[in-house]
Amino acid sequence: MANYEQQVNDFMAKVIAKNPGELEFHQAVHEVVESLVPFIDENPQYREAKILDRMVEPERVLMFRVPWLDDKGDIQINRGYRIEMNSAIGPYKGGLRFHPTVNLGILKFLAFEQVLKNSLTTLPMGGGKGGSDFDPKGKSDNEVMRFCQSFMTELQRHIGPDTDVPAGDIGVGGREIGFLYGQYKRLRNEFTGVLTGKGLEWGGSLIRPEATGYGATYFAKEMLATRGETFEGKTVVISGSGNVAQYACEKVTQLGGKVVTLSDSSGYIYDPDGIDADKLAYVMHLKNVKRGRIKEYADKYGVNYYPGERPWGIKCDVAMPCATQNEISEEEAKVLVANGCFCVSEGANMPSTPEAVIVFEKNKLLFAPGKASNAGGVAVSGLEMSQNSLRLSWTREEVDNRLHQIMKDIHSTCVKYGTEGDYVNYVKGANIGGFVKVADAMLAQGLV
Ligand code: NDP
Ligand code: 2IT
Repeated sequence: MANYEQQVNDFMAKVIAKNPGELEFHQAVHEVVESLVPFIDENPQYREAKILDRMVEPERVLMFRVPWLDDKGDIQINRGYRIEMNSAIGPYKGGLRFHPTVNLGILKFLAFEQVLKNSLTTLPMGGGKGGSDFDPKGKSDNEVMRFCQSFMTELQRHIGPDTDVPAGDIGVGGREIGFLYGQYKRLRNEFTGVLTGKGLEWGGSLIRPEATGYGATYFAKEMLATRGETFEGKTVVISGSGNVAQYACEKVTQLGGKVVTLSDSSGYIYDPDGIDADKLAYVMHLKNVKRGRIKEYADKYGVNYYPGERPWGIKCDVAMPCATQNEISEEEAKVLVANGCFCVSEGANMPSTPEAVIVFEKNKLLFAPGKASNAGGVAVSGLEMSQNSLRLSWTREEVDNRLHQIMKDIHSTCVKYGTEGDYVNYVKGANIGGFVKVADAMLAQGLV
C-alpha cells in the first residue's frame, strides 16, 4: 500500500476529529505517524492489529479538582490531570508539569512522546504524564505545599510503585516532589518508590537531578562523533535556565564546550566569555533557591540581556533548546543554520516546530528529537525505581556510567532505524526504534 502522504492525512483526520483543539497532541502524533507509515507498510501485522490507532488513545485520562487555600486565606481552584497513556511494557511513567499553560492537549502530547521515549531507554516503563495549570511562580513555599498536598490527595488513589510513577517536569522539582511524597506517604502509610526525583536521604538516586541535561549532552557527543567532532572548543547556545538547562550547561562545559546563553520566559542573557562553573553555581542559586529571573545574571556579570527574545540569533556550533515546546520557529532555525550551527540536541520536549525540523533535515544537521536526546532523565528515574525495589543505592559513578551507556544505546537505535544513505534521520530512528518494542508487547498481550 503506497501513497504514504494520503495514509498520514487520513490517519490525522481521524485524530483531529476525535481530539479537537489539541494542537500540540496533533503535532506530536503527526511527526510520529509520518515516520511510522512506511515502516508499518512493510510490517502489516501492526496495521492489522491497529496498533497505532490504539496508541493514540490513552488507556485512561484522569482530570480532577484541586482546591487549596492561599496565604491570605482565599480559596483557589486548579485543575489536575494524569494521562495514563500506555502500560504495554511497564507501569505508567512520566513527569508532572505545573505551569499556567497546562491543558489536556499539552499533557497528551507529552504522554504520547513519553511512551516512545521510555521504550527507547530499554527499561521497563510505560508512558504517562500529568500536572496542573497551577503556577508556582510567586507562590510562597507554604502555598506550594498546600497545593501539592491537595493535588496528591486525589492523585494518590490512582498511582503506585507498580501502577504509575510520576516525577518532575516544568515547575516540579525537588521541593514539589518532597511535598507530594510526604502527602502520599501520609495517606497510604507506605514508603515506596511511587515518585522519582526524590531527595537522596529518602529514596532518591544520585545523578537524577543531572540526568536530563547530562543525557542530552552525551547524546550530542555521540552525534558529533559520527562526524569526527567533539565538544572541545565548540560554542553552544542553550535556552532555559531550569533543571535541564543547568545540567546541560555543566556537562557541555566539562566536555570543553563554551555555553554562551541561558534564558527564561522573560528573555535571554548572552555571555561571550562562557558560563563557567562559578557562574553556573550563581545561576543555580538564583533559580533554585532565590527563584529569581535570569536578567539578574546580566546585572551581576555585566553582560547583555535581551528581554522578550530567544537566544537563537547568537552564532553557535551546537544548539540545545531546554525550555519548552515550540520554542524554535522556522525563521529561527534558518538563522541558526545560516550562522553555522550544525548540531541540535533537544533537552526540552518538542522544542522545534515541525517547520524548524524540516529546515534542520534539509540542511543535514545532526538533529536529535527530545524523545531520544532527553531520555536520560526518565532513564535515571527508571534506575531510581530499580534501586528502590532493591532497597539499595548505587554510587554516583555507577549511575552516571549506566546513563552514559543508555544514551549511547539510544543513539545506536536511532542510527539503526534512521539511516538514509549518508544521513541519519534521528526523528525517524527514534520513532521506529521506540515503537517496535511497545507494538510487539501490545501484539503479545492481545486486544487491550
Ligand atoms: P524547569 O521548570 O526547571 O525550567 C523550565 C525553564 O524553561 C525555565 O527557565 C522557564 O522559564 C523556561 N520556560 C518554561 N516555560 C516556558 C515558556 N512557555 N516560554 C519560555 N520559557 C519557558 O523545567 P525543566 O528544566 O525540568 O524542563 C525543561 C524542558 O525539559 C521541558 O520541555 C520538559 O518537558 C523537558 N524535560 C524535562 C525533564 C526533567 O527531568 N526535568 C526530562 C525530559 C524533558 P521561567 O522560569 O520564566 O518559567
Ligand atoms: O519528559 C520527561 O521525560 C520527564 N519529565 C521525566 C519523566 C520521569 O519520569 O523522570
